[in-house]
Amino acid sequence: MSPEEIRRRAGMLEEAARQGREIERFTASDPAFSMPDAYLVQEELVSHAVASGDKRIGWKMGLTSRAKMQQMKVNQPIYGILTERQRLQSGDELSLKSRIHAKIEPEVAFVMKSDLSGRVDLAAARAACAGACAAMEVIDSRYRNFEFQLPDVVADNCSASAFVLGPIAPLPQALATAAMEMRVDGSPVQKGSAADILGDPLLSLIELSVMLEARGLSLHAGDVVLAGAATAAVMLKAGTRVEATVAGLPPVSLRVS
Ligand code: OOG
Ligand code: MG
Repeated sequence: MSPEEIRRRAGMLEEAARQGREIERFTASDPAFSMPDAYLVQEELVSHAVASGDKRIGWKMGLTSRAKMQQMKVNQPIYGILTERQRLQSGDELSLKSRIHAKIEPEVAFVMKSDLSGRVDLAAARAACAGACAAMEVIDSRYRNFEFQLPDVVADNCSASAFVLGPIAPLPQALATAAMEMRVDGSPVQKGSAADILGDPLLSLIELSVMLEARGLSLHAGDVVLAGAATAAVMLKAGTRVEATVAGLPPVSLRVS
């Protein structure tokens, strides 16, 4: 795909996000749109944000749970890029203004203590983390009806819209099987386990490291990594308060306006 076409597609996604308007998925008119091209569009999209003053701060894994794969009807983990403007503080207000059809999902996040590259074992992955936290991700696909194929969603930075991290704490010994729950106004709406994230959120971190290496990239000290949702995502409603818990870690919350 030509550099002009990569730029054109990134521009369409950027404009859709800015106007809060959905667009047709690329694979509808171009079935040949490939994963390598999609990651180039993603890079281009984020480089536009950086040129306008945003900053890259880490990575997000997507479609790491069976629940998410079934919900989105796609079947392979993918990654996207986290930036400073996507980040909210726990307890903050999330505005739905200018979002299209935002959903929220419970996640586990890591903050890297050291660089990480390629396939490593669980002990090395754990040792490379400064800490972990309960997190929630707000996803808002720029495509009509939140429907896409893998290259579409990769180009759209994996539907990234916003994320919130709870307080960072040492990794619990039993993180791999930690119970997870998301509540809206105090009522549970999703229940799962960290094991729903590729069997162990640290395995998701390793998978990210492997996928990045394949593209000549790696994880760096200080990077934030969202390991992926443990459950299906839930539609956001203004006026509610959403909270997520991961056993062994402090909770995280958002108010929706
Ligand atoms: C794609 C992003 C998936 C996750 O945690 O699985 C994702 C989507 O569902 O729109 O962020
Ligand atoms: Mg996610």
